[in-house]
Amino acid sequence: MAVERTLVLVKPDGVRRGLVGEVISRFEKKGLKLRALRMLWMTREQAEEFYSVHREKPFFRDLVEFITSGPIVAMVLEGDSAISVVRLMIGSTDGRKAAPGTIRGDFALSIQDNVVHASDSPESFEREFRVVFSEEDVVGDYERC
Ligand code: 3AN
Repeated sequence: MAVERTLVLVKPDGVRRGLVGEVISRFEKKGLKLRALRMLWMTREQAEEFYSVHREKPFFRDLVEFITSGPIVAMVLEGDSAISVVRLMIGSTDGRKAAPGTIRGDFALSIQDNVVHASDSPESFEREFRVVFSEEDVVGDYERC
């Protein structure tokens, strides 16, 4: 058992479609703890850093355009094996192939407009976290309040 943190974005399509509450609700019901939450509109610079691992991919420019096309909601979730658990819950990248019951499987029909992003490794989490949050945005242990 390893308690991990992961970063989730509700992307512009998810915010436009009013899916923020649905997405957060699924993670809360699973037992993951919200540690930070923020609505923002990414700048091009933030988006290029956030997706820097995809810089050489043919879809990089479209990805940056898309993620900066409207406001997003970012959150830090914490729990046992949070990175892999959240990846399972969001489903495959392509909404047409994502399993029913996953967020993308239930709400997406596209590879780009796929409602959510989630970190795929501790290294990705560290980079993504620094783009969106600072340490003081993270609320610590509140379970016993
Ligand atoms: P995931 O979000 O499932 O980790 P990645 O990391 O492979 O997927 O890709 C990051 C984002 O880039 C995806 N969420 C999707 O929006 C976009 N993307 C991935 N592959 C493609 C593609 N072939 N065409 C267009 N956009 C893509």
